[in-house]
Amino acid sequence: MTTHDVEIAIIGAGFSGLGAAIKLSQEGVDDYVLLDRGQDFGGTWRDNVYPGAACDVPSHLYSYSFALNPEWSRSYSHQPEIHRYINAVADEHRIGEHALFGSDVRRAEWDETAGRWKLDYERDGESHTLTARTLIGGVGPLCEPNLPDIEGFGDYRGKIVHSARWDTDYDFTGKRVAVIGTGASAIQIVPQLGKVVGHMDVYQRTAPWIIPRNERPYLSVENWAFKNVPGLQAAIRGGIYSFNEVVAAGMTYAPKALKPVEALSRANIFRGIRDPELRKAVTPRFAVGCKRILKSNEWYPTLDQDNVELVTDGIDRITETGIVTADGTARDVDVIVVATGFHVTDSPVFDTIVGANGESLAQVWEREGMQAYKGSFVHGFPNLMLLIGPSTGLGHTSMVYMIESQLNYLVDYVRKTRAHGITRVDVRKDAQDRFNAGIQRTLRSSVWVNGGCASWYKDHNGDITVLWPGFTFNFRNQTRSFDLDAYDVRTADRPAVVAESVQTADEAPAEPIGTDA
Ligand code: N01
Repeated sequence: MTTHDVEIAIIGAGFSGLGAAIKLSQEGVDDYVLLDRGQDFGGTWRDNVYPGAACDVPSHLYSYSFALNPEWSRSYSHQPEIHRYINAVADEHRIGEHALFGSDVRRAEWDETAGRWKLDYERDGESHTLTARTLIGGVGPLCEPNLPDIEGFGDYRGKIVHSARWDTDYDFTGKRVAVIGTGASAIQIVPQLGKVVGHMDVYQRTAPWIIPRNERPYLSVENWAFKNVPGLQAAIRGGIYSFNEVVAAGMTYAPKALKPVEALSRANIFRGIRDPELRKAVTPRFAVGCKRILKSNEWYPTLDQDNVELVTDGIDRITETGIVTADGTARDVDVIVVATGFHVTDSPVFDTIVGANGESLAQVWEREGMQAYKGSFVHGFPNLMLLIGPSTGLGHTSMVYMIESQLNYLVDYVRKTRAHGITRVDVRKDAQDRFNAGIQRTLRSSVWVNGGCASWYKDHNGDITVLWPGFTFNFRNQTRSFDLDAYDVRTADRPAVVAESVQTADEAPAEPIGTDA
């Protein structure tokens, strides 16, 4: 067992944790470590290796703004290329020197006396301890697979594979396969499996809206231009970003304006499926945008294949050999693929982070709902910054944009705490409450609240606590500077300091709380 102390500990080496590490290095902070239970950078893009895994945000936008990649091979990138990109960026910034891979953080607890976070983690089968002044949580919302709560699940004797824990050695050729789920992961897996399996049953609980996917390989002349024409890539990126913001406006303020998207989806169904009954079965019964809008050209034609059956009767139970639906039909299979998503609002990670009053994030959020100030700081959890925390999720554009907004906030946190000798910050409860009331007000008119669907954007109270409503540039504006006046702060020599007294004279006044409200 080892113990060591650092200024900052980052958990997670995906887009957000790596981005934090790069920004810290650029700020001259060298005393930090990055812990990840995997063996390299990439997070969700390292773990999701199922067949067909790809991003549904165009390549030019789905990258760091400070590390544009003119060599993307396709208009939408696939998992291996994104994984390679993330590792190349890490190498370029020499972040590997700070990484402790294979480290599974079991518990992180704030020690009030020491004014530090104490982390217990396992590495190479041994227990270790680490203390840090600041803890950055970059584990991401899509890291803990959600297994379906179906009777008999544990009884099944065949193979079970979750989309995010794919067994790349398993040969699906000629097998009888069941796929549970029709979300973003399933619609990518099913067309790939459909090419090789003997027979596949696809269990659909809720039909999603799916628009065509405008994916194509880039010509070498285009890659040349991305590299050599100044500003071209940034301009394309800006164009994609702006278009997506229009969609965000529709989702938040005027769901009826999304009718053209619905028409596009209906045309996609019509084009992909010949059988009228099947067309009806795959047509969603909620407003477009209420759940993530998916993109695929292959999903509907695959469902129309002879070796594929769409099963819409609810699953009653799983037996030793297969799945039984509510109408009593039993379908035996060799393998069950569970593409059933992630623990987002109930992640087990929340149990392991314990704040100043001895309560875990899970306990606080169970009582108060999943909330943070600017998606980043939670009252009662001093010096903890969450990346992609509550109310930062998106269904329409690149999460990397939100991450980079939070990285601006992190950089200014580092600058201000250093400049003023601040050792402890805790967001004030009233500031956090006002911020979240603003979010909930903005959400009232949104498709996520009014669209008539159940989604993983909602927490156990039925509140949308995952998503950022409205324009993402509002979030960018609100995270531009670390607004000390929203925090209780302490310095090393003075246990409690009024925030205003450490506010710099040239600092802009605190930005309005909430989103656009
Ligand atoms: O998970 P999901 P996902 N019985 O939660 C069904 C990102 N992502 O892994 O809709 C039967 O969306 C569930 O049914 P229902 C992206 O942000 C991005 O697919 O709840 N079915 C649903 O169909 C995405 O949103 C990309 O009725 C059950 C499915 O399982 C997020 O990851 C690619 C069930 C779960 O869908 C998660 O996507 C992949 C049960 N007991 C993922 N439980 C791209 O960029 C659940 N389901 C392309």
